[in-house]
Amino acid sequence: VKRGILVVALVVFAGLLASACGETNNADPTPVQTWKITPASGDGARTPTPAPAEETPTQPSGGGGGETVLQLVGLNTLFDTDELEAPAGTITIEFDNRDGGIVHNVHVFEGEDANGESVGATELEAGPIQQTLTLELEPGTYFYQCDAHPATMSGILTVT
Ligand SMILES: [Cu+2]
Repeated sequence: VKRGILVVALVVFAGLLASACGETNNADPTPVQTWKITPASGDGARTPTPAPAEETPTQPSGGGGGETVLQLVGLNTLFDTDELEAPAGTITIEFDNRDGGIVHNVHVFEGEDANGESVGATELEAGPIQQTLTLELEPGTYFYQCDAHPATMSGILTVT
């Protein structure tokens, strides 16, 4: 007889637990903690420790696309790519001239060829040398070339 009561009690208890969980889940997904702080009692009233602020991924600063760094290599009087792509905003081209004793640069123009307006260029310098060119570009098509070797060193930069 006693055993029967115990089983019933357990079943009821489990049922209560289940319904309690169900209610909690359905009612409010964010648990609310209440803290009782009694300032009168001097023996270490518990202060709620604030939850650590969640780490939010840091977005690149500056509105409108942030900053993009593009790598461009000059080797054997060729660029390693004739297609670059970046979102609009601040675009930095890191040009690595690996041709010892040969002058190269990067010169960027609006449009699809060097007839467009120049938007920026590095100095013509003999390699090996690393140069950076930082531009603020709107969406569009841009052309880049080495002014010393435009026939073999050129490409299209697409800004989206
Ligand atoms: Cu060149």
